[in-house]
Amino acid sequence: MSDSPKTERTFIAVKPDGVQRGLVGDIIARFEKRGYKLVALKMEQATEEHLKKHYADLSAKPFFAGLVKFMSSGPLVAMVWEGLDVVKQGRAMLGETNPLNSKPGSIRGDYSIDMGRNICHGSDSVESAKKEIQLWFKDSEVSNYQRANDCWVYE
Ligand code: IDP
Ligand code: MG
Repeated sequence: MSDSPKTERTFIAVKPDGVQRGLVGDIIARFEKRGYKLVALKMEQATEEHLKKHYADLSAKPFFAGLVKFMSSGPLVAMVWEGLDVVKQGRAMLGETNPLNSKPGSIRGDYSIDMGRNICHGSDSVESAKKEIQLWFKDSEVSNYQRANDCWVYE
């Protein structure tokens, strides 16, 4: 993979509540329609141990134990999306952490009410995206491919 800005990558997950509520297709479609490129995807029921690593920065928070338990309570869909500014745009497409502050039109703003059931995860910086992609995917699970319509997405 080159270091071109168009190959920035982010880790996006449909959390167990999003899977249960049948929102996987919608969330994938939003990223596809925006023009981003899907380079990795799998369904997985993650262990508490794995999620403690994923959310290590939040380990001192009072909601940490509940968060890890909820996130391991059912299968989630883990993805890597690629494209220009995908980390920042991905966060904008998700909405705010608290659905109350999420604008209609965003994923959380359209489909969620409660902070602890806010449907989706997205990396908050290019650095954390790199760490999260490494944590969730082996190199061999991430595809490098040319997309035929790139010239219709990028100038
Ligand atoms: P983010 O998912 O928008 O990046 P983080 O602060 O990284 O938000 O928190 C991770 C997840 O932990 C949130 O998506 C949310 O589900 C949950 N969470 C964050 N703050 C709270 C809280 O104050 N109460 C309950 N759950 C929370
Ligand atoms: Mg976060």
